[in-house]
Amino acid sequence: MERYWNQEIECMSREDMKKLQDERLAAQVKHVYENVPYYRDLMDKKGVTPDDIRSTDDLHKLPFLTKADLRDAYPYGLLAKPLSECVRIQSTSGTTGKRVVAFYTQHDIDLWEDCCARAITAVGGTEEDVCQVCYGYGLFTGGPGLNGGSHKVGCLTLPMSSGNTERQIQFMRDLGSTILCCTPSYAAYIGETLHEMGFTPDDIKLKAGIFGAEPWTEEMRREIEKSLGLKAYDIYGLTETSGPGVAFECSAQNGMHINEDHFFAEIIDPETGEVLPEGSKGELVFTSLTKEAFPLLRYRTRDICVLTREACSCGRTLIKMCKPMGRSDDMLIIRGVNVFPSQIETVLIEQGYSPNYRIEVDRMNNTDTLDVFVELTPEQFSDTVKDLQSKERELAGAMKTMLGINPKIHLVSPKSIARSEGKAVRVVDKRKLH
Ligand code: DLL
Repeated sequence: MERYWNQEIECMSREDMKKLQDERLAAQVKHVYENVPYYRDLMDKKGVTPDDIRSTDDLHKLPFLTKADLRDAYPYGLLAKPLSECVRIQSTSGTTGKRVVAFYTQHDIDLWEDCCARAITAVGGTEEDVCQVCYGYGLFTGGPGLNGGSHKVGCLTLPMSSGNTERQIQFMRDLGSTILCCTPSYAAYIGETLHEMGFTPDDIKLKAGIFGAEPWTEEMRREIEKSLGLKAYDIYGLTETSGPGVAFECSAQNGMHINEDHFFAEIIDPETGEVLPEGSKGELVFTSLTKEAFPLLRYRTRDICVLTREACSCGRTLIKMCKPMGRSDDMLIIRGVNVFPSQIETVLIEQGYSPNYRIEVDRMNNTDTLDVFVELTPEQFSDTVKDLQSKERELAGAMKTMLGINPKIHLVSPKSIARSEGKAVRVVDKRKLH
């Protein structure tokens, strides 16, 4: 039987949800206009006042916010509450430029943890569960968010953070963890380590995994489900809107329900900014309807996605987003062709390779080059050189069919590609270094 954390909201009729969103939006725009001079200036420049925004149908009149605005306004420029009412900051994991710092009142923390509680409940979590949280703790939102959600649900919470993988497995076995929360790349690594330690999924009790913070494919989902013996669910979020729990997957395992009572989603054309109809592919934009301290209106995420309102077998009526198809700024343009790393991952796993790979893009003699390094399993590695060469050719052919361009494939020895304990870095674009 499907479990809900807040059935009234999660299964609310479309009309009631729209009414709730309209009321919340009007109040939020007023709150921001009155308390955030940075955004008030943007609205004034566009000639929009809070009175013009009476419902979500008026949202398109408001200006966008981008990461560049967040950098300009760093650190306090988008704060909408006095610092004395803020109790926490979290920050992005970004390594370049200024970090994004997000502020929370206690109310904001409560709502955020509530969203994570909905995600944990949707995968079947109850107070009977043991929830092992191996997202990073600290400034990154992954650990604190799911930790808070797990407490709310009443699970026994293991605040492991990432790393020390053998110890993770030891705790998992000793305490009988039933839910695992971490990045999908770390889940794959934990699965690999479990088998290397001589265990099988029968030696652990995991039933569900809540994996997000980075793009991952359906093929990767099947790999992880097999190696850890669990059902793998997606979770989405970003620091700017709170953290994990903006959207979460349910028993249908087919896209994520957006907590749209808190986050209003739009899809826009990334070039023109025009709002696109439901079902179109474009850039995801979020408006925070309830946040007090750091309420971003029309924040452009750069994530490419599709929204749908088709009825879901779980009974939730919350709008769904598909797996993000990469970020518009992650997309590689190689010899003029748009390539998403997820397409490469799909081909690799379909062809029976491991999800351990590295993509290198460079430019030689004014031509872009694409090199894909793919790690072999010990069994695959024992093949003859001739076999390996023919495998490389076969894989290059499959990639050509998917991408439309020819990559150079390098099959490399087991364990030669670094594993990730957090967000995996799989693409090296050397063109940017020249
Ligand atoms: O990654 C928050 C999070 C923590 C989400 C734990 C899920 C689980 P940031 O570090 O600010 O926050 O990165 C946000 O990560 O704009 C997406 O590009 C990407 N991302 C997050 N979840 C997913 C997902 C956290 N499920 C950025 N699939 C977002 C694909 C994701 N990409």
